Amino acid sequence: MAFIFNKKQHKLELPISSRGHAKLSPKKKGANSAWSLPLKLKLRSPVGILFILCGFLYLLTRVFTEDGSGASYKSFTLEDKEYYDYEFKDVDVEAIRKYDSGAEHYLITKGGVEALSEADKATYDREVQMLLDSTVEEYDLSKYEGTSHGAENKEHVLMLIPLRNAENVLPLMFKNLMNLTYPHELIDVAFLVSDCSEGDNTLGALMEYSKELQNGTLSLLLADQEERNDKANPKGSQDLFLKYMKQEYLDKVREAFNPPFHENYDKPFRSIQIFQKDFGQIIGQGFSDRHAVTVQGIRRKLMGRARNWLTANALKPYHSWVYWRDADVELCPGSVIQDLMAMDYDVAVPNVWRPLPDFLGGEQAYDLNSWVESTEALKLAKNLDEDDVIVEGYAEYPTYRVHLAYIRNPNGDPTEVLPLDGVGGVSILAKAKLFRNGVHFPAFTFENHAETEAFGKMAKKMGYSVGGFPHYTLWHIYEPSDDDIKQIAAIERDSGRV
Ligand SMILES: Nc1nc2c(ncn2[C@@H]2O[C@H](COP(=O)(O)OP(=O)(O)OP(=O)(O)O)[C@@H](O)[C@H]2O)c(=O)[nH]1
Ligand SMILES: [Mg+2]
Repeated sequence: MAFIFNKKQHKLELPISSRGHAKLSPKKKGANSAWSLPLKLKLRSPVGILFILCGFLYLLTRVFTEDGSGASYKSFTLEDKEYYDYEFKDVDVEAIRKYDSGAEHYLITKGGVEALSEADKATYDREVQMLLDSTVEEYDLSKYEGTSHGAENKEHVLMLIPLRNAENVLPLMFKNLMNLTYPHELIDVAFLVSDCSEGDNTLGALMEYSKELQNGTLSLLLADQEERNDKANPKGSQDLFLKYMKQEYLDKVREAFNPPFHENYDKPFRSIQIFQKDFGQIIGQGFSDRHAVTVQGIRRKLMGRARNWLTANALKPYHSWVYWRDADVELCPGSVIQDLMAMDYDVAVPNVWRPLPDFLGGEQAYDLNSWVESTEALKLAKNLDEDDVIVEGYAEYPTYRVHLAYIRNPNGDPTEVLPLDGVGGVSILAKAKLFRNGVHFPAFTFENHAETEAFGKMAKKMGYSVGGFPHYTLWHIYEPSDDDIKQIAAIERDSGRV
């Protein structure tokens, strides 16, 4: 056996040309000498000359007709590091570089037959694969369609959380994240922080908590923080309203956020990404500001833009599911992702209620955006402007729809499913293929709806199943309104407590 180096083109030659240019290194692509050989060959015959002439004329017309500017493509240089700095798997830059520098390698056996030893063949195959991996990522998307048993099938979930002026709910949100029992190593989390007020520290706090979470130390930090807060604010001064909440609810909260936790509570997530981008939201984030009927359409469309932007930037081919979650959820079963997957729908939402002080009824249906379409609402839509957005729960829009929220029975079967048309955004589990196929959160009026409700309608219109669990409940935080605070103060005064 002998190793020789040869310049002749050969079937055993590795698929990297050595003629002074590197396919792998774009910095050399501009100085391509591969033209020289075909030119010499072709110029020997009139057909060759004609061929070259036609090519030249074609190039000229392209340059002068494409955008009228006549500007030609400008090449630029990427440093090696930048070029390889993406998610290409298994690339050993040094191994690839040896082909860049021009070596060709042939192996001849004793009998003059070209062959590779087992070891050489393995190296050859691995390096060829590496070359492909440096420019091509291959996914069989049929493997990422999402099944009802995602955890057992090791399906990756992209968890998306929009945030605005949300610093004070972050500890609660992170505790709910850690409470999730879907394998953390299969969850990529992506936050979008937008349009926060001046002085708000959502982004800074989010970074700090995320680092601690990925370090496995967040639960310690939060416990410490709570202890310090309790000392600084003795009970009763800040959270007066808690005295008026149902004891049963408060017990559930205590149970959810105190040990024993599930065994992987502190386990880091597969990844956490934080995006910051403003969308020009000017409507206040206070309870009364964001609920005025006149602002709903504008607010919802901007949220639609924000959600679409986040999906486009965070979704990877290997994700089978996308789970949207609001930060201001207080109580949520840790198994929510598996439970929603088990519904076996393309889009699945739970019911969302909120607790209230006793004097206001103790609890209330909260998210009215999950509903079944009605003939009355369709008639109403016909009389509206094309651009009008119907919002639920306002006297201005009597839709008479069946709302998921209102058919809840606290003792009902939590696995019972109601097919829906519109969905609310507090907690949406959707198969990732919907987004790949173009379903999104309309930032314009779609069938007189916008954002999540229009998302539900669009998904259904594109042939996907949309469903909700009427008896499976997530609890939104209670934020006392100005009126509630006044009422609490009056009760306290009357009872002589203050
Ligand atoms: N990125 C981004 N996040 C937002 C914006 N507005 C609200 N959020 C976040 O989106 C989630 C839902 O916000 P909410 O203000 O509760 O809005 P909502 O759920 O539509 O309204 P409610 O039903 O009143 O709770 C929370 O996690 C907010 O922090 C925004 O303009 N941009
Ligand atoms: Mg909310």
